[in-house]
Amino acid sequence: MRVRCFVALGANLGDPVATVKAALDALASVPDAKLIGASSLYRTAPVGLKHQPDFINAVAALDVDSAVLPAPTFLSRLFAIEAHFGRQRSVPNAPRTLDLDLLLYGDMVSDEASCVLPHPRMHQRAFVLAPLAELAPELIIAGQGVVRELLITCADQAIQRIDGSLDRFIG
Ligand code: PH2
Ligand code: MG
Ligand code: MG
Repeated sequence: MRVRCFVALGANLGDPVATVKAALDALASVPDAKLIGASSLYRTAPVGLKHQPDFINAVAALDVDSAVLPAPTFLSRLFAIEAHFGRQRSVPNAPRTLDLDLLLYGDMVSDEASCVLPHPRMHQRAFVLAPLAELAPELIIAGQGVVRELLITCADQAIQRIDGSLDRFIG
């Protein structure tokens, strides 16, 4: 069965714009998954640990074959792409060349420590909700609400759209 998934991309080391664009290409090449769309890129102030460079963030929508890529397997594909782009896992929230977070795997709800779904902090973060709202404004985040409405509650978070998405919309 095909399941609509959303993946958040974030980078704040090296050349983050180039990395996020290349990571979108890498997502488009994941076997048994089809890239459906990609948001614009956003420059965003760091949330959490403050004294680090601004991030580049985006969100991608993919349809995944759930028989071949159940959520934990799909997540391991995302970790492999992070590793390919030189991701080091040192302390939590440290600057990173590439972070790929699985936001939603269809309407799956999971408390499994290795794969919590929906992503537990996505509904509080403008750097996730603004790009996600480009792709799916009316989407409901289980237990939290509608993306478009949740984004309004994050109006105090500094984000700036830097790059249009239409050339990368696949269909
Ligand atoms: N990721 C974090 C913590 N803080 N802040 C911004 N602006 N963008 C991120 O992607 C981000 C963050 C943990 O993954
Ligand atoms: Mg993250
Ligand atoms: Mg992550």
